[in-house]
Amino acid sequence: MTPTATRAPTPSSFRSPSNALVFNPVDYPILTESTIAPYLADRPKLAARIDPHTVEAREVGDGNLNLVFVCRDEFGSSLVLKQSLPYVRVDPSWPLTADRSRSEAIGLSEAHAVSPATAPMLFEYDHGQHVIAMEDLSDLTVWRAALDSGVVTTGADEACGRHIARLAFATSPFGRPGEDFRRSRAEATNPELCRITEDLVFTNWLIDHKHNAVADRVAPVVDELSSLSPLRAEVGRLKAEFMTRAEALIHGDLHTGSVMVGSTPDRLVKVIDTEFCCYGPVAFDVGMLIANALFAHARAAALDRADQRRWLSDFPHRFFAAFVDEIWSLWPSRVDSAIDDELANRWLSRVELDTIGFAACEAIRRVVGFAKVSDLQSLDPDQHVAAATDVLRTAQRFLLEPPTQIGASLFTA
Ligand code: SR1
Ligand code: MG
Repeated sequence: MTPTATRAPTPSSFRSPSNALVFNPVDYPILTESTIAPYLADRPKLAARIDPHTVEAREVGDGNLNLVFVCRDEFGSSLVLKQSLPYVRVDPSWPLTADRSRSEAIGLSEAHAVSPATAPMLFEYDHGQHVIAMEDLSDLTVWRAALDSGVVTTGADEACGRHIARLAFATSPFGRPGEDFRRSRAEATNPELCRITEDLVFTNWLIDHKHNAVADRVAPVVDELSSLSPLRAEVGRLKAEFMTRAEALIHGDLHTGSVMVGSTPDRLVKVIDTEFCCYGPVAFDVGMLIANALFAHARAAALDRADQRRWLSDFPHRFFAAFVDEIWSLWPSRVDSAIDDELANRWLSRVELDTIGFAACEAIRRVVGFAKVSDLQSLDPDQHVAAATDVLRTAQRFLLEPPTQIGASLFTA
């Protein structure tokens, strides 16, 4: 055992789908604030960036899954270490592959290669202890928190649209020759995390699941929409799209908690938390972010924040227009001359349509299922009912009468 192994968490056990008791061992050292210094001292690449003798570490993880340490030395250098636990941080009885840090490393490095201004720099990936070391972003704010507080984050939506487009273009057959595309797609396989998305975004809120919980006054809306056969059929179609349309590397969990925002041009947006990345439909990333703008919009309406609400109303249009514009600006550099302009037009139309459906699934699952959002949860009860109902009715409309374009006023019928 290495000197960093000062504390081993209790192994967890769980019931498999066949009800067998499965032992989930913790077979690598879990970092603590006091083991960060010896960990860094053992890793020459990191010790060259930060002084292990004077480093101080603070665990700041507030997500569902991982440990996150901000590390600073007395000379002003800093970095972040993020370690995957072999279970869900907020529910240790839920085992989860720690290999997700490998996916996170793939997602960060692919994004940084094509969009360095909007992706943090990966310094090192430690396969043995499931740790990634990356650029410190503590001068930025989590986008969801900024939106919750009423801020208008000018330019952040467009920067995200361009980020998604660059990653999609570069990792698809538009930007990557066939053999490379197939190899990267195989290397990026991420079945366990994709399974979470398939369950949480497309399945659990439609069934009687232990993680479902809604306010009493919202429950009738959920019961009504989840009993509509055409809606269920459309969700099934979208789930199959997510599982089979492996067209480019997508972030896979691009909500406003996966984006940090700042105020200088080179640090306006940084897209983080890429552990759910996989080859999938590009519309999934676009739709997930639009759903999260919908939560912020419903919150701004409930709190009567007129300026922010106006800005959020036009978010989908600005964001999608930036995505489309970036795809067209990259299009002349496509690597396959057999792919002509007509394909770009057809591809963009399909992305636009499926975006609406994916946005709806993300919207409903965040009201009903496991991973709820502060935009809605931190409202007072009456405001919550109004905002959650607005989100659910908008999602219902998206699934049953989808607008054909992501224009202005997408959020209002
Ligand atoms: C068990 S993970 C629950 C959710 O948190 C992540 O951020 C993803 O959104 C996932 O669906
Ligand atoms: Mg995350």
